[in-house]
Amino acid sequence: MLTRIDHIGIACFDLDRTVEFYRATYGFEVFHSEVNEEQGVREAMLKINETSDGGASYLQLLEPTREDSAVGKWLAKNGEGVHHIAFGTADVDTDAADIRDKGVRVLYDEPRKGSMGSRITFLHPKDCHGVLTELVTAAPSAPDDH
Ligand code: MC0
Repeated sequence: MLTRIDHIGIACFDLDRTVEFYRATYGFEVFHSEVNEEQGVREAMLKINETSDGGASYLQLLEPTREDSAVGKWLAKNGEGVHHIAFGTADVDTDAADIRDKGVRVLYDEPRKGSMGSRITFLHPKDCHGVLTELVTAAPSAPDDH
């Protein structure tokens, strides 16, 4: 069952400058940052609020590490902006299978590594009214360091 908006992924050209915008404009601080080479992104997670399911909602700022990555290709075509939304679930395997059974393309056969040790998969935007949609199961205990 999908129980929260886990994050909104925002593609940017310059992660440091974008982080500074969110800090200076809204007061949001970086909760966690990492490079995910498989996904081709350098990312910063800004925690917005905790949620009633025991998780949290974040903004995820994404800078591509290579031009041929998903975010790199998307930025070249669209410029900066909202790249995807992510719903949180306690069981990404079951939810992905249920959604696949409804005829929506799930992009990975098995969930892959996401931010902060999470397990993630994606639904094809063409099957989701134009919205690239991610499903996330957080790691059992998410790190609280940077
Ligand atoms: C592409 N399209 C999108 C889109 N990306 N539509 C809405 N939102 C997006 N983000 C549309 C294009 O405009 C195009 O439509 C069609 O989909 C095919 O796109 P393409 O440019 O030809 O690219 P493809 O087909 O090679 O790849 C698109 C696909 C890819 C969604 C399959 O981006 C993908 O595998 N994404 C999942 C992985 C990902 O996004 N990783 C980055 C975040 P037209 O009408 O022009 O044909 S990593 C992340 O978020 C991790 C770290 C985490 O959360 O922990």
